[in-house]
Amino acid sequence: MKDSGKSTMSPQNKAAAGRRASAVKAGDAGNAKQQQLEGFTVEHPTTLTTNQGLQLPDNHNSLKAGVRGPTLLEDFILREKITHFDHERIPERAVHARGSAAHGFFQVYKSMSQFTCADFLQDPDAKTPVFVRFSTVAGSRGSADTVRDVRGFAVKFYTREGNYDLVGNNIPVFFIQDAMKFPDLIHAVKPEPHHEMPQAASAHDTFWDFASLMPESTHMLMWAMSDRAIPRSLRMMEGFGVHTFRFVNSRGESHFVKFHWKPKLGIHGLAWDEAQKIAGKDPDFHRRDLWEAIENGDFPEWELGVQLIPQDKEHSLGFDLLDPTKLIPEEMVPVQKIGRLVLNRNPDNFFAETEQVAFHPGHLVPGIDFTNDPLLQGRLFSYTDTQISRLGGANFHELPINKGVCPFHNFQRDGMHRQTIARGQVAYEPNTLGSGTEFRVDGGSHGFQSFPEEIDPPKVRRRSASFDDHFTQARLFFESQSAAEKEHIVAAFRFELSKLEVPAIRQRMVDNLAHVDEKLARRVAEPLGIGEPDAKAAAGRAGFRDHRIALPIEESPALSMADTGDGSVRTRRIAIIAADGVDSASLKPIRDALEQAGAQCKVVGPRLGTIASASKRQIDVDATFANTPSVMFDAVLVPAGEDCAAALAGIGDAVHFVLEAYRHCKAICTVGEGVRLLSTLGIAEDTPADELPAGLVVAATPVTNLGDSSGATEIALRFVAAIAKHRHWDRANIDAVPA
Ligand code: HDD
Repeated sequence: MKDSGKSTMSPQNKAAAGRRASAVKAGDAGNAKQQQLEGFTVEHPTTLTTNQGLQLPDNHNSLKAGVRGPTLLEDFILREKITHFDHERIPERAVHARGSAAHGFFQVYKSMSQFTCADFLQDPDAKTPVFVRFSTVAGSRGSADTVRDVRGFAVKFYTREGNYDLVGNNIPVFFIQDAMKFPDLIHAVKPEPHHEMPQAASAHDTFWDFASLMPESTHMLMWAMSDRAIPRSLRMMEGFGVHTFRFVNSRGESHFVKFHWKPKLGIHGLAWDEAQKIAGKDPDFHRRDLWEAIENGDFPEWELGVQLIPQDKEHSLGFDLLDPTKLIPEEMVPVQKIGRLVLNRNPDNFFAETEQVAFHPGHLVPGIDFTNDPLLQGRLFSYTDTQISRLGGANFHELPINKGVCPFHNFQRDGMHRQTIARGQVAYEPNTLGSGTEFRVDGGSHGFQSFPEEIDPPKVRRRSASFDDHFTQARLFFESQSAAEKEHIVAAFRFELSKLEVPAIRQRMVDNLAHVDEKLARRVAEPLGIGEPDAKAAAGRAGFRDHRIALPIEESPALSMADTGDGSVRTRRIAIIAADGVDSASLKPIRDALEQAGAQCKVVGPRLGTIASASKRQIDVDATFANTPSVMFDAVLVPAGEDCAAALAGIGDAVHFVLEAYRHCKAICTVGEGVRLLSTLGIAEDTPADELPAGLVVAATPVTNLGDSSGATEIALRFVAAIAKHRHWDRANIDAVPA
């Protein structure tokens, strides 16, 4: 048939094609995984059929005995449609149910052959396809993104030697030391079993009951109460392999390795009040942010870092490498950046890809191996087991998203939903009837080699005494935070513990905290209606251990989120709040400069459509105060214009918008009369610059002068610098702001 020249692609298929094209533009044309997935992808033709291919006569009406009569059982078309619908759901993940994912690639900077023979870490010209899924831990699939929780950071590398999964979190330590306690931990944090409340929150009695009885959780609790647990964006958080793994080179030499993902955009958090409000205003906040960044071509990027410890230095750190409640301070063993991860393509189908992807810390490649960390050892069992129940059988590796890009072959056969059609008479080994199967019984020197660690101890059901120090690193973390970060940790503990109905649990927890820092514990306890923290009471409890070890450092600046990032404002969202009468001449050059710097400006007004500027120009409004509140933005610009300022000052939502942004410590810039929106804070056009709170830019210049680009550029530069700092957490007295 001759091509009519008209595209028959539906808009959604065009969008997907556009996404693939943009990944190609990003230098990812040869992505083997993408090419493989293409073979499974379907476009939607206009004709509807049954699953057997029978063209449908009508997709609106069932087959009835007369137009007003009962539906006939013989209506196989209706039955097929309803039956399929009835079985659309699969069990959500037992943990990490809520997640968002993207495709991309990993590229090593230089060969790591000195340390590992892993093929994907050898050639700086090779790009290894990846699929990365981020998640929260406690909430259900439909829970809000911005809850206080650990975030999962799971990376599947589709390497030429098989799939390698690095299944980590955005926090480098864990709550427990032994997998035996995992079901207890999760049962404690999940909604309480009698009434299934609260959803996606640790602020309830069972979690803190458990945590307060498990002092080994203290270090991770410090992280979970910090702003790490309420990230601004999935693109702005670190990732960690958590456990100590092992690199092995081609000579069989081993190094212990800790994995880090360092985000190019820095590590940034939300304000707690903001996070809670976003959970209602846009529960998909992180998912949307990731999706939109990739659609816009702002591909998120991380660097892979490793800390390497030679095999014979295993016991040199003072704490046990096998203990997953410990990190290795970067000041003791520096992080070497060895490659980059770029996410450049959104999935085509959430269920087929993000939901069906199956990670497993036991998906290894030659050159990477485990250690005896007892938490990791337990994980090695759990992940395959859970996929069998979640994905309905043992063949989940055949699902397109889970399929390796290298050939695989063995004699595992059959099972639910088997797709591969294996030819031939033989499904066993050794054999002589099959063709080409190597007969091998010697354990072989090929393929994956487990590191031949020598082990000959008695069986014991006990924990090593080298795991007994639960407080030194919790203290190190706290001491390494900025003043504002410390305040946030105190506030988070207070919030969580205040939600408990049983005061004895609050008391037990602050008694434990006294072993981290007396002052911290006292401050947490203050508003909780309980007694003074009592370190001795904690120490007297059964199972409590506090065997401190000396660390060579007292602070580790790398543990703080303060001042991280590349100083750019790329992808930051700026609200320009405006009404009729706005001064467009002074607004335009500032807006242009912000957009030039990579920020995304949206005009928020009292109604959709357009507003008229003072000079009668029409300005498009992107959002309203009602549908897009200040918590959706990183910064606010209030332009000049007498009538505009008067109108905004009379709209409660507009005043609240600015005050709330102020309270959440965001950068705010007012131009000319726009400063009136800050009048309740005592800030006016003539407030001297050195008396302005941090992060505020008040352009008092006569508005007419701003028309000249140098005045506007100067203001824009100051505003950009304020936005680049992310938040001005040390802004004084924000609790007094009525927002
Ligand atoms: Fe786990 C999922 C990370 C300990 C058992 N885990 C899961 C996911 C991440 C982690 C990121 C989601 C993967 C995805 O996106 O599909 N888990 C961790 C980290 C841990 C950890 C960093 C400690 C350092 N996990 C852990 C233990 C056990 C499990 C100790 C059990 C003994 N985890 C599971 C699981 C999940 C899971 C039940 C649920 C869904 C899945 O595996 O595929 O098997």
